[in-house]
Amino acid sequence: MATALVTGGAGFIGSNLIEELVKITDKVMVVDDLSMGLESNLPVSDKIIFYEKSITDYSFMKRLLLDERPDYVYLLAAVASVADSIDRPLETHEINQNANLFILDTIRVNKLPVKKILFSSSAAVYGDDPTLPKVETTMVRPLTPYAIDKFATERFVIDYGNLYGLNTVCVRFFNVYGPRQNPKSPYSGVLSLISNAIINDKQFTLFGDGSQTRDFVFVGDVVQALLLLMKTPSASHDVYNVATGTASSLADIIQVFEKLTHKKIALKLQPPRSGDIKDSLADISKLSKLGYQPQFDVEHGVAVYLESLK
Ligand code: UD2
Repeated sequence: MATALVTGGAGFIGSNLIEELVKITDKVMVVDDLSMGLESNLPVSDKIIFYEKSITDYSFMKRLLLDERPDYVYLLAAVASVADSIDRPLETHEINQNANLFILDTIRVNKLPVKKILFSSSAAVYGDDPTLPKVETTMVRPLTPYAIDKFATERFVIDYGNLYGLNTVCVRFFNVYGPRQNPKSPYSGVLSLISNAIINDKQFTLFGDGSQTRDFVFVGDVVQALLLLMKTPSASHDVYNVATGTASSLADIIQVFEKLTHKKIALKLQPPRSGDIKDSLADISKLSKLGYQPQFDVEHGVAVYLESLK
């Protein structure tokens, strides 16, 4: 069996990935500074070694890579919020781009025998271009520090593959939701905010009229995609949308929550949030050709998410 390094592993997506990785690897090294994640998100397993460190601690990262020589590297650590990136562009750049570049370069310079590196990017790279669905070849229009760093780092990751022979792959996550998405964070995705409101009988602030649409993907399907891309040899030096290929409006989602909880959500109506895109939808045919099949429609995914919050 193999070993894996997951940066950002104590976060929402990372911890869901690690739940599966402990079943198929000997050792999972987790680097997380707990700025967003929680150590308690990690499953209990003696295969996990947790380091409470930032990926910007270069001497630590270098020593870890050289000492541990992981087989698989998942680069999930990030300033994960667009709004946060607008408040802190330089720090975002240091974390979202420079620290990842340092990891790539440490692997290159020291000729480490890493079998594959996966970098997590975002649908944010498509920006406000209205063309739908988004295909990986759709023009990118990164409009925020978050999106600019995600796109530039994708290019570094892919070109480290092309130029230096590292085996690399990138993913563009759409609107991911599910267990351990932290509803307390103001930067959290809308589904966790709705969950929080409905469970605690609080108001939910709806920006706009609810007709905006998103491609909401359950975290279990995201994990399926990450594992598939890591083990598929042809998925190399390339980028893949990770989504469901189906859009839901917020009005639809609110109905799903109300049906599942037998409660009515108290809505506070606000004008559309500035900078929001109206609609988002992924074309997932590239990933589907590798065998990816999302298992959770929103009704199923929201039910599992609500169950996890009990
Ligand atoms: C998501 C990502 C963002 C970026 C972007 C790319 C999250 C949290 N954000 O932003 O990082 O990748 O996609 O396009 O995953 N809304 C409300 N009330 C609220 C919060 C949100 O009505 O309290 C609306 C919001 O105005 C928007 C929709 O819900 O129309 C989705 O908002 P979001 O923040 O969950 O995600 P999005 O797609 O704007």
